[in-house]
Amino acid sequence: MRIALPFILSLALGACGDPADEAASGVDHAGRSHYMSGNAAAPGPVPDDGVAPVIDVRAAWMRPHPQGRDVTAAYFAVRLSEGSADRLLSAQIEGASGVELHGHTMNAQGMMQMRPIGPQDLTSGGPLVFTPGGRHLMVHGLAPVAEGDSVNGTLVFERAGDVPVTFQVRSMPPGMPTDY
Ligand SMILES: [Cu+2]
Repeated sequence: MRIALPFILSLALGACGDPADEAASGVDHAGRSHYMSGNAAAPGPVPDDGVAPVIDVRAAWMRPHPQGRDVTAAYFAVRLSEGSADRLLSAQIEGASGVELHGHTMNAQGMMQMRPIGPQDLTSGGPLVFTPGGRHLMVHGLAPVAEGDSVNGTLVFERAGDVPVTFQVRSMPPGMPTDY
């Protein structure tokens, strides 16, 4: 342990950078090695209501990369247009080396930290929203993108399977659809 612990700490400090928006809001980013509990208690399967879920994706966008960084954040809102329940398991983005579902939690010192979260339930009761200051996709290793670009990806759902999504690269949020 005398050897391993400092090594792990140095990885934690360097593994996962903050995109500018999260840094600006005073969020301290927890590195990937802090991942402990997100998936610890695996939920049961999503109930099958006999209706194949259809996922409606809106307002998918991605921040341009902060200068000199290879990590950025992406956001979207999804809603069930058919069916009553599904679960977002993971996401992929073309060209990225990794994509993590992140959320914010309060640490023991009362600071908000970003860290990986587990699968996210989606019900007919309302949309599942990934938005600045809340849940987001942490996108690693993507070649830098700039305002006006678009990037293709996939949202992976437990029941609906792979759902294609196109993220528009923009600095400002597009605003939530009014019919959500
Ligand atoms: Cu994050």
